[in-house]
Amino acid sequence: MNPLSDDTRPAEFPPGFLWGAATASYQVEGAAFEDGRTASIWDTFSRLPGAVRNGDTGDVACDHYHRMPADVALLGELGFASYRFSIAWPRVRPDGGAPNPAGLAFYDRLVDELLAHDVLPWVTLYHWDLPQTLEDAGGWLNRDTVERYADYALTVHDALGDRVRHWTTFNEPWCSAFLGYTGGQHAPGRTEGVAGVVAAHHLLLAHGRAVTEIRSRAPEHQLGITLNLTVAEPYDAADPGDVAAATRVDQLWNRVFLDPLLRGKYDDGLAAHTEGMTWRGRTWQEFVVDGDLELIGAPLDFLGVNYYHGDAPSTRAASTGRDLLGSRVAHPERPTRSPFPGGDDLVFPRRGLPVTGLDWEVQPEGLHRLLVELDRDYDLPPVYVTENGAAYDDVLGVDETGAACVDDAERVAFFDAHLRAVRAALADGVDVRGYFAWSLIDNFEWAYGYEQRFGIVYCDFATQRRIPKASARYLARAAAANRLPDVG
Ligand code: PNW
Repeated sequence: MNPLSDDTRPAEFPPGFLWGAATASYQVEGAAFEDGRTASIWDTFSRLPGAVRNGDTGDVACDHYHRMPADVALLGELGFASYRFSIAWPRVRPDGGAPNPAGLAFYDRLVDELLAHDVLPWVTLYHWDLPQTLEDAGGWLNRDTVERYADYALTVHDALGDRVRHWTTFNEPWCSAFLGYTGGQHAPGRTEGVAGVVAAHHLLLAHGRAVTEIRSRAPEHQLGITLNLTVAEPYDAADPGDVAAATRVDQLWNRVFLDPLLRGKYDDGLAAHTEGMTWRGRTWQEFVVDGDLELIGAPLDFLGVNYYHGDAPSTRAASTGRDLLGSRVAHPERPTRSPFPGGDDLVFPRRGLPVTGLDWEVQPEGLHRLLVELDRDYDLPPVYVTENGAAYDDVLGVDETGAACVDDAERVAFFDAHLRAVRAALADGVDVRGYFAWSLIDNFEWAYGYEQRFGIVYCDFATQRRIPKASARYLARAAAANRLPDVG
């Protein structure tokens, strides 16, 4: 039986289940060079020919930096209990150097505004905007960046820790490490093979350093990390090559982070799948120093899980023609590589499932399975779904009263199906504590620029007008009732 259509389960979510919406600094703030902010790797990368669709940048984005009070008021009106946002490192410590009071003041105001609207601030310390100066010194391949990050994290904690209790060290370090240093699809756009694992180790170490420092200062605070995880199902379960491909993807996507974080060690399978690979003459293991894994394995108060799509790896290119990111990275001017070290043979054939605007397969049952398998395989802290959402081609319309509206029925159906998956995982005993929609508002969708809209609120980028979509109303009803609303 498909557990998602099993309507005998209660429609209610557990008492206290946290409903929220999420954004990230570079994607929404704009004001890229105001009040002392310096360049991040995304300011640089977005200016490289062919790196981002249409040459878009985050220079203006949703102009949230200037429109923050109205945006927070909208969150409050929609009735979300929490807002997940990230801090721009180059605003707070420009060039990775001394603290910048003007940059910190923005987040100080944001937190006060949220609390005034009864919205819980959920802070992500790093959502990909590394100061360019630190990248120039080696970025996440330079162990010294770990110390710079720990200093930065404490600067933010000192400034906001009297009002913020929930801290996420990193958002999706997989993207930073493997899209950034192996595949080249994301900033800094490097294609250096197993360097992705070296970057992953340093990101994990920075996480461990920050958790340990913040924990010693504020033992009552909730500390965690957000990973983008996948359920890698072999394209053809009867094909040994596809089964092996799925195992490899699981190692180089999920377990490279899960095992050190939750078991305090790297799995032998990771070594097996990176055997013989070196970066600048060294294996990734040579970057792991005694004591690192103790820091990385420090206890977590929560694990954030971002889930978007199902994936069915294969190595039979003839059946497919697509890489992991589908059509999204086909920039002729900027050749990219597989984000999986040694993975240029890996393909992700589509299985005939519906797809979103990014050509990502819609597979809500994958979220249920992912949560259940995590719970089965690891000693799991409480879980929050920190991102889930979909890009669709939204059409701006006019309702009966003449007001602008967006009837994003496909996105409503997407949220509804994935919330049913969360409910199924809860019924199976997984301790899921909350759900954040990605995203509060249409924004700068990384390599896709402004072409792809993930918002539950429409952003008219020409006028900066905000128009809540039907999906925002749907989620507002869910949040208000703490249960699945009727659709349609
Ligand atoms: C996440 N992939 O990015 C990020 O956390 C958000 O900032 C982003 O807007 C959202 O998902 C939608 O893309 C991802 O290649 C980027 O699998 C790429 C991948 C996954 C997540």
